[in-house]
This record gives sequence, C-alpha cells and structure tokens, in this order.
Amino acid sequence: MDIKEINSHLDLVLAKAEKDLEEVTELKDLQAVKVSYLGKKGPLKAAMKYMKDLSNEEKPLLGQAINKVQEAINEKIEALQVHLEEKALEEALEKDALDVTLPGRKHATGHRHVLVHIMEDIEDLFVEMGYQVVEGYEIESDHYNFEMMNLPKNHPARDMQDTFYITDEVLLRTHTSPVQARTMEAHDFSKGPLKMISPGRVFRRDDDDATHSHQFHQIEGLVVSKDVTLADLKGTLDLLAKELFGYDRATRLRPSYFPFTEPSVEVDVSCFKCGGEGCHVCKGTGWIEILGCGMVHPHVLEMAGVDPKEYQGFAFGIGADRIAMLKYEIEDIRHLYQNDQRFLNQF
Ligand code: FA5
Ligand code: MG
Repeated sequence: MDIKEINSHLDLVLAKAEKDLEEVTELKDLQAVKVSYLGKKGPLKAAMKYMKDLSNEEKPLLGQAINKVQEAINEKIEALQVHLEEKALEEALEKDALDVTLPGRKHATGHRHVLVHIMEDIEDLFVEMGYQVVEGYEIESDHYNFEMMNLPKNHPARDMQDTFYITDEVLLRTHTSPVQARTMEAHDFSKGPLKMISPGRVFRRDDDDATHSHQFHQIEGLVVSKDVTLADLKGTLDLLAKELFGYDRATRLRPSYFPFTEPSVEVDVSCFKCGGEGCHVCKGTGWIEILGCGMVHPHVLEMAGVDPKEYQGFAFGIGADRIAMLKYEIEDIRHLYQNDQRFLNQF
C-alpha cells in the first residue's frame, strides 16, 4: 500500500467510527466504541503495520495521518460523552423530582381531655371565690375514706360505696371526701376559716351504664368557719349551676342521706336529652344527679380536731363526669373513657 491508499483506508475508518458513534445513545456503549477504535487492537494501531511498506519520506506522513484520525475520533467521543452525561443527569433529575407544591403530612397534636377542661373550669370558679385547691390520694386508707367520714366498719351505708381493696385497711378511694378530714386536721383555724376544693379520680364497684362508671371524677368542696350556714351552701351551688349550665336548665335540691353531713342534700339538673320527660339517659326520671352535699356532721368535725360548738361547715362532692355529660350532651359516660378520637376531637 502506498500512502494514498493508506489515507483513503483511514478515511473509511473515520467514516465508520462516526457512523458507529451516531448509534450510541448510552454512556455504557460509548466506552466499547472508544476501545474498539482507539484501543491496542483497534484499526489505528493496526495501520502502523503499513510503515514497513513506505519510503523514508513517506514514513512520517503515516504517523501524522493516523494521529489526525485518532484526534478526530477522540474529539467526537468526548463531545458525545459530554452530551450523554448531560442527558443522563437530566433524566435522573426528572425521575427523582420532588414536587414541593404537594401538601405536607399533618402532625396530629394532642389536647387536654374534656374532663380536664371541666375540672379546670370548676377549679377556676372556686379559686376566684377564695378557695384553695388541695390534692388527695387515689389510694386511701379505710380510716380516712370511711371511718373519718362517720362510716365505721359494718356501717350499712358502706354498701353504696363498695370498692377495690388492696389490703383490709387500704383501698382505692370511693369519693374525694377523705380529703376533707385530711385538710381539716392540717388546717390552722387560728389563721382563719377553711375553704378548699379537691378534684380527683375515684373508684367504685358500680355496674357501668350510661351514667355510671367504675372509675370517675369528683370535685370535693369544704368550707369550715364560725358562721357558715346551709343558705351559703345553696347560694354557692346556685352560682355553680348557673356558671356551668346557664339559666335555661332547671336544678332541684332533694333531701338525701350521707353519714358525714346533716342535713344532706342531692342536687339534680334537668336531663339534656329529654328535657325532663324521662328517657334512657336519666332512666326515666327527667333528672340527672350531679352532686351530693350538706352541712358537715358535728362528729366529723370533732374527729378531725375541730370543735363543733365553735365551728360549722358545708361540704359538697360534684360528679365531674356528669357535669361534662350535661354540658356537652354526652349520652353515655363510657365515651369519656374509650379514647375514640372521633369523640375526643369534638372538644
Ligand atoms: C358522694 O360521693 C359524697 N362523698 C358526696 C358528698 C360530699 C356529700 C360532701 C356530702 C358532702 P355520691 O355517691 O352521691 O356522693 O356521689 C357524688 C356524685 O358523684 C354523684 O352525684 C354523681 O354525680 C357522681 N357519681 C356517683 N357515682 C358515680 C358513678 N359510678 N359514675 C359516675 N359518676 C358517679
Ligand atoms: Mg348520690
């Protein structure tokens, strides 16, 4: 072969390389084409074998011609590589695109339970009237839960407040009334009268129904001073009822019995469901009992170290769950304890 023929052979190699490169659409195929033309076993390295056929003048021309084609192919490969890399990047960006306009996921935030709201509202009302808030014990002694409340062992009224016993002497309290005795014992009456409320959880062996739960909430109230009367109690409860329910719902006081108060009264509010006609919520009576109260029994004062000849007091125990039911027209007390978000989120 002379140099002319070699040149036209090299032109063919270049033309074939260009054609091959046109068909490359993926980076991974580009490498293969590169190796096949520019590698050790490629047609350009092979063209060196024509060197021996050429004259001394023509020899340098062969190197130049091979270099020219090699550079031309290399340029095309590099340009294609840049192009394919850009294309790959664009595709990846498109594929992994993040749509920042999509609405985010909402985090559910918790809030206080409706019973906590009710108890705080009632606390606020009494704190405004100068009452202190006292905390009691959910696990109580028989002594404070019953005996100090004038319910000695074997007293028949214990039947109405059966409970969960931990030992013979330690139990889950059946009402918040033991806080009365504990607070009276601790109070220094030389510094003035005692006015306290005590909200908390109580427990009873009651059968669950629309208005009864074996675990519920009470708010105890106690005022002990030298001149407090039943009229003060009635005025206080009137205010409470109006604050809680407004003027349109009827309340009634009904004579009752508690061993720790004399006289004793229970307060009912007209049923929200039937308006007094009688229904399953109020068990046909038209009324829902919200609290028990009365004048503190002289013996209860005496047991707590308060002289009943000098002092008298009134006390009440509000059923907080019943207040929530009446205020928000909750038909079944069990809703308060089942943690159904559809229920809880309404408050
Ligand atoms: C008492 O527990 C007395 N300690 C209240 C008291 C305090 C009277 C101070 C006098 C002086 P009673 O058992 O009636 O009373 O309960 C008081 C209130 O708790 C009831 O009016 C009612 O609203 C609520 N209650 C009673 N049992 C349940 C129950 N199982 N589930 C939900 N609420 C209840
Ligand atoms: Mg009662």
